[in-house]
Amino acid sequence: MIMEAAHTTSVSPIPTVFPTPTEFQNAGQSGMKTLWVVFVIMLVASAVFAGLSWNVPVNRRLYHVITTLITITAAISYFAMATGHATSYNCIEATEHHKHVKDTHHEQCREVYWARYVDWSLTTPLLLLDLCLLAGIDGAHTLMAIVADLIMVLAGLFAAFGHTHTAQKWGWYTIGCVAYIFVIWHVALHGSRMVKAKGNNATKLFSSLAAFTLILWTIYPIVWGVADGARKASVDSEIIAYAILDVLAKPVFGLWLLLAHRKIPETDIEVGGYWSNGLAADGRIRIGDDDEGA
Ligand code: RET
Repeated sequence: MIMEAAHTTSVSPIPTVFPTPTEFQNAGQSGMKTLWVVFVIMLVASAVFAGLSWNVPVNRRLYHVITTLITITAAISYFAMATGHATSYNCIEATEHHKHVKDTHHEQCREVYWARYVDWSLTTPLLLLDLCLLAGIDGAHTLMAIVADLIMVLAGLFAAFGHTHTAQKWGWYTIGCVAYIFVIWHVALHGSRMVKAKGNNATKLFSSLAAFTLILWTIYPIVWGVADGARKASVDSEIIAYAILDVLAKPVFGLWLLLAHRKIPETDIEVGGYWSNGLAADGRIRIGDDDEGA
């Protein structure tokens, strides 16, 4: 008996604080399925837009070319994400607050789909270009809008890989939001003044497309703030939210633009020279282009 008691007292006290294992925030089944579905939607949209340009002479295909490039780029980006390729972990120290004991910390690693930012840095300037051409915005404002847009997307990428919650993450996010305000100013505000010169129908189309774009684009930083920023939404919810926004911002926007602008001749853009004839065009005649372009 004495021996037993001596044995029990020699057991070292059980530690009160256990080291918390790393928490991983990954995509699940529904997220992966959504990525494949959007890949197919983008592919079909690209085929439809390319098909719509079939009967349009090359010198009037600018909107078609831009819009098709947008969905092709998105399809490639969704393929990369669906195959689990274009993602990296961003690990930060997360803090849990407790009522009666001290705060505890643990490592939290979240999947960041960096392909989105590659996609956005190519496609959002093209979407803006569509709107700038529609409104007839000058080159200077168009360039400023595109550069501000690139700063917005890159700031979002740097924020997504920020290690501290405050300075890096939210600092870059703020820079991105300021850049976004410049985009709105150059495209929506300046554009709505410029488009008036093209008449009522063009103004109506631009106003509706610009309002649609403004509402959709403003939801992106909100989703980012809740998902990548505060990490309050799961990776699956993030994928589904961006998927809905992307389908509206690219295929739906593109279809609306291509079908509506056909009925409004004031929105037509004719580009001759190198764009439609190439550099060595002498003696090469595209049957039909001249008649249709006249
Ligand atoms: C970020 C974070 C930094 C601040 C802001 C953002 C805005 C992103 C936007 C993205 C739009 C994407 C579109 C994709 C189309 O498929 C980068 C999330 C303001 C507006 C239209």
